[in-house]
Amino acid sequence: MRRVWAGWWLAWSCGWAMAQGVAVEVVDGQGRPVPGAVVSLESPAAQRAVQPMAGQAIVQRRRQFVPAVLPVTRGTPVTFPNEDTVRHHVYSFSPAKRFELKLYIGTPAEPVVFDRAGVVVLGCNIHDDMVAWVVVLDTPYFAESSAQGVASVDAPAGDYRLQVWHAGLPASGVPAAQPVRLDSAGRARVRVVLPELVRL
Ligand SMILES: [Cu+2]
Repeated sequence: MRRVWAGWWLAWSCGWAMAQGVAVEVVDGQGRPVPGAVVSLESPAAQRAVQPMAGQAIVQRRRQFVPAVLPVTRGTPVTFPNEDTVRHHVYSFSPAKRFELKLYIGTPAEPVVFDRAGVVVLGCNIHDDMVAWVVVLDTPYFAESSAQGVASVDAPAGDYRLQVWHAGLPASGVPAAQPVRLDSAGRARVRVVLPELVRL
């Protein structure tokens, strides 16, 4: 994590756009855009603003989890509908949420509530190549990076810890972090380099 930190650099531009928050450009060690990174702004105030999200689901379709990465706020219930005709057996051994949904077809009656912040790795007992990540966040201020590697996070002015997680980072589950200050003048712009990213 320390080495990841050392690879980061910041470019600030106040008043860069109208909206308040931060635009984060995530790139790998070669400067290529990194899609699918979860960028979040953490603070005590952000923690207090957390509300569970509604309507969250990870579908099993053609023996894959869709989406493979689902960022949610702490306390969010997630359903796991199986659209395949084969049965799946969804489980996680991650400390933030251990659970299993034994062999099933259709949608289990009860959603799984992700009540602790952290990265929850999901697998299927039947299909070893099925993998997904529920990224449980202690903040309502987050976004996923686009195909261009850009995540735009809106948040009130204040001091935050900017956290970036990606499934391809080593020891996934330990997000890289750095301090960031948002003022009310506009949107800050930050470039984050992840030199240790492994392309999945
Ligand atoms: Cu399966």
